[in-house]
Amino acid sequence: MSYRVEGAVAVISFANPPVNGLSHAVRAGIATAVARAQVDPSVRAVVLTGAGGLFSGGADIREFGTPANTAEPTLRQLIDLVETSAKPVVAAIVGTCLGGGLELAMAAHYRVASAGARLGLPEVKLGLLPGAGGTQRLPRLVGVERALDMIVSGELVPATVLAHTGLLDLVVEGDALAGAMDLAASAQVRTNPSPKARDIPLDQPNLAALCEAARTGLTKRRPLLPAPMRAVDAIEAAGGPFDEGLAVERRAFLELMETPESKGLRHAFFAERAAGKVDGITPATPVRPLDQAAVIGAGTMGAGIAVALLDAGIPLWLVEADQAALDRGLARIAGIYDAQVKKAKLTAGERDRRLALLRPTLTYDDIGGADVAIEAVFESLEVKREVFAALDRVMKPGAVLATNTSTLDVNAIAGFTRRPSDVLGLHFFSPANVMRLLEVVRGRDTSPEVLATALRLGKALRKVAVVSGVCDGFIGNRMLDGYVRQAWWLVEEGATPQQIDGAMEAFGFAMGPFRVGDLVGHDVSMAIRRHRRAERPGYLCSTLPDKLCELGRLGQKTGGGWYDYPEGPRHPVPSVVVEELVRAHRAEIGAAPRRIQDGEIVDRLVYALVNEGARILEEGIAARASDIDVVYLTGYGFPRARGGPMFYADQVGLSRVLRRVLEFSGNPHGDPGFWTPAPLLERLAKSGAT
Ligand code: 3H9
Repeated sequence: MSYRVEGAVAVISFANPPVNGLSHAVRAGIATAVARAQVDPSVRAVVLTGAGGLFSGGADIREFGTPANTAEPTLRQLIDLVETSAKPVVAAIVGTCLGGGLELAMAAHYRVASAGARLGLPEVKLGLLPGAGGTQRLPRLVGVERALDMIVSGELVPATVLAHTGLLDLVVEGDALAGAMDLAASAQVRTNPSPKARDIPLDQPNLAALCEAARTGLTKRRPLLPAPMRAVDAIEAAGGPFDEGLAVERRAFLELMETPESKGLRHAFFAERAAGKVDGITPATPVRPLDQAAVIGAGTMGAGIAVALLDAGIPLWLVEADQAALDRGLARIAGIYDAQVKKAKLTAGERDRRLALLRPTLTYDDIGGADVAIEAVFESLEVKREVFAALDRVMKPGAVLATNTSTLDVNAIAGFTRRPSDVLGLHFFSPANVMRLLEVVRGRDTSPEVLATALRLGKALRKVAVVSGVCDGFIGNRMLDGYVRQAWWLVEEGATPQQIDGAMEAFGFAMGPFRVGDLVGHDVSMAIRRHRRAERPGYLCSTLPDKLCELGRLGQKTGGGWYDYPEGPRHPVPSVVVEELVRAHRAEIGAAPRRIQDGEIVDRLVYALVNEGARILEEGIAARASDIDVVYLTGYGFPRARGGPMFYADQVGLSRVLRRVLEFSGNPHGDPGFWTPAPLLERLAKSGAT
């Protein structure tokens, strides 16, 4: 915290790295400094700003649930102090100004932002609503429509977009602090010292209709979460007396804080950040350059990975075995960009700039200068051997060699080179340019430097990187195996694909397992099943999905799979062919269908994830339970508000989870060994731990 006086202006600058969260110490510091300015006779006005290149990321969420969170001065008390300051306060906004930070700035009498600043009230993303007057002051400053939009979406808005609203008095190209100092010293501030946001009348005759329309929009969302609805209620309350509106907001904030949804979303926020902290990697670990890349293989995955790299501005070589395959890959990449241009997500100029970074080639001899090579060829160890032997031959010393395999042994692949410490897995998820998850597979010999470089690449691609050890399927697909096997057995036992999808979607999954299967196609998973049956004696799995493939129903790409799609990919329709297939299959295996409750479906699928997740944790494949959550939240559509499978299990209570697992182990259908509880789950459940 610093306090200095320049001319007749006191400059209060607060600091709490990394994001100037408004912790108790920061709140107390600002309050003391504002009080000091009141009694300082040399001071006529105050400028309030954040240090370190940003105003504030909001309330310090690390304090939530601790005594510091409610220690005085609370944020609301501080805001009151600033708003009622007898000397005008000007907020100087640089960088990000979020949540409680923006609420504090709105209590100032004037606001000056740099053109690059971004402002927002992202509390709904944590399952909350702005709890320090944001729902009352923002509509008064920017109008009800924009306030609804900003608060319900939680998105950040550039200062330049807000320049002509009451939120910002001035947007400056250069230094916001200098602009704020000038304004604080100006005649405008002297003659109109303290306009307060709370005194601005909310002049919106359509308030009720706008709020109703917002609610109607929200009811269409899946999952339907409480925070955005409560935010709309609070904004509607801004139509009444200010203090009554504040009370509505306060009540909602306190109630939302205790909801499972907010707990799940807050867990997800911290889990994503924790995933970046990896054993053996420190800020001092050297990171290799990432100026040029090579992608080997231009199929669906290779093309998606290439687009992800091009989007990050990384020039790359794209290697294919023959001209026809290369042309198809280039057409795929162009197709992805053309679709974005068509949807106005990208300008034609930007598309062309990105495509200009692409260098197609048929020979490995061209790519030796790349800093990282990512292999995305056919999933066969023999094919990988050829690729990695070639990479070993041509790549410069120090290049990172990555495989996008989803099932093969990364250690074996590293063994195809004379530099296994430079090799690791980079497991992208389809579509690779869209999905946020990147599993970074650390091989036995992968060096810390190479791992740190991969994490840096993940950041550059704006992905969430999670480190996994080597095992069949790594974290995500290893857990998925039990999840889908349970889904198929449930059909054998009496459920329908649409009932199972419905139950999982009601739980909050973006899509149930059968719709997902139809989307990604069933041929790849059939090849994996064949491989597992051959490799693992005793691996049990329903033959129903194989029969589906035998009918040529490989998913949406063949016009149908578990569902028919007469009206396009978004409209799955139960299929009579599948209905008949299921009936015949049940008769063949002698399964008598029974009525299955949705609750059993959800428990079996989710606890299959949890039980395998516990094994993955115990084996050290994942470093922490929250890493497993991040994999499922960012790569598999697990509902974010439930925090991920491991957090969800903790919330349910591990002893209850264990009880259900043991109940399921009595089911004679399927694999008798499937529900053997993971030793870690048993231990934790018995000791009452999480
Ligand atoms: C609120 O304000 C409630 C009020 O309405 C009412 C109160 C009564 N506090 O994301 P990054 C940490 S609710 C504490 O990687 P970036 C984060 O954990 C709050 N810590 O950086 C990480 O720590 P570590 C409303 C925070 O540059 C580090 O900062 N505000 C907070 O990509 C770097 O984070 C929000 O919801 C915080 N508020 O993005 C804002 N925020 O290094 C949430 C971050 O130990 N935050 N950290 O892993 C964000 O959106 C982004 O972090 C931000 C920076 C855009 C600020």
